[in-house]
Amino acid sequence: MLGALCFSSAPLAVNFDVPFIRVPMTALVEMNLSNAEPMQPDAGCEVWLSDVEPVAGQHHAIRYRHDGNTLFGIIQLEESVLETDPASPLQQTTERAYRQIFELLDKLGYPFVYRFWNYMADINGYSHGLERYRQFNLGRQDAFIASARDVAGNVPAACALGSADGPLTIAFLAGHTPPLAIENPRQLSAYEYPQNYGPRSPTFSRASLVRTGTDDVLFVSGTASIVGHATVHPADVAAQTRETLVNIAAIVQAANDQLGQPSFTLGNLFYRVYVRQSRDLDIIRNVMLAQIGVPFQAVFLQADVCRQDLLIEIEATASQPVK
Ligand code: 3EB
Repeated sequence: MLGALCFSSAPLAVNFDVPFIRVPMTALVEMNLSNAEPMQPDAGCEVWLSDVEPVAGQHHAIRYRHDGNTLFGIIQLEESVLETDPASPLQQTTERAYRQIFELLDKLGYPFVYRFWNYMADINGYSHGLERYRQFNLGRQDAFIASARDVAGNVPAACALGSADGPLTIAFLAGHTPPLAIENPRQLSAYEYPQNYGPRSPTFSRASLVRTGTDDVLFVSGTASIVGHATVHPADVAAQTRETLVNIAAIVQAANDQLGQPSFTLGNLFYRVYVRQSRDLDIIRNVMLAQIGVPFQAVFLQADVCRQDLLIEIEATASQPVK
């Protein structure tokens, strides 16, 4: 095992020495019709495996494992400040975390990040004159620049979500294969968002496509009801879900165009659905069933999304063997 991301509202008793994070989010499950009680939400984990025994290590606050091809790492930092730095605690902590990550990847020689997962408390909260997600974007972009990484074009896939509490939590997957950064023709690239969404644009691509030689792996970033740069269908969760799936379909199309074959479909992705209001679960599930058209694989979590008017964000991952 390279590592894991686990989503659970309760602490986990883990007795294995693997880099893993617990993201404090509640899994949303179907009502058990026989007794009308919600089933006990289990912790759901995304587990990354290797064919060979990985090597474990620690770099500052990062715990990681790597196998010569792929590195999975995690970092969790309580928000804290250096008194000499006027930036907010979240901004400083984000920059610190990302600098450590890039330092590790430079040191071990894993130059390409395939995917970042970002989780923070109170993502829509406001302090230091700025929404906390925008503070995060400042710290992230400063670290990319300080580490001589591109902040536009060739940037990794990512998601950024709010949890009820907990430290800044980041997981990442990196490797030796240069990924293809995929954009969505229906959306302005996030790294080109105008200033009214914050002083610094978010640093992520709409998807990354990793061609290992034996497999094509697609990481679809967190995707929302955004067309151009604007939120569409505020307060309408069904319409936001439909628009989000149209966006994911466009990203899948762009990835297939790169591959020159229709490898990926809405039906062969693994979805993680972040739902702002748990009462919307059934509406979302029904829209997904109608639009994907075949039984689909999805995990639903209660989370805050990084714009107040967004009710849903969906990310997806899939791997297809090369034919
Ligand atoms: C969006 O399209 C929705 O800041 O890393 C999605 C995926 C979103 C990743 C990030 C933010 C991020 O802008 C929000």
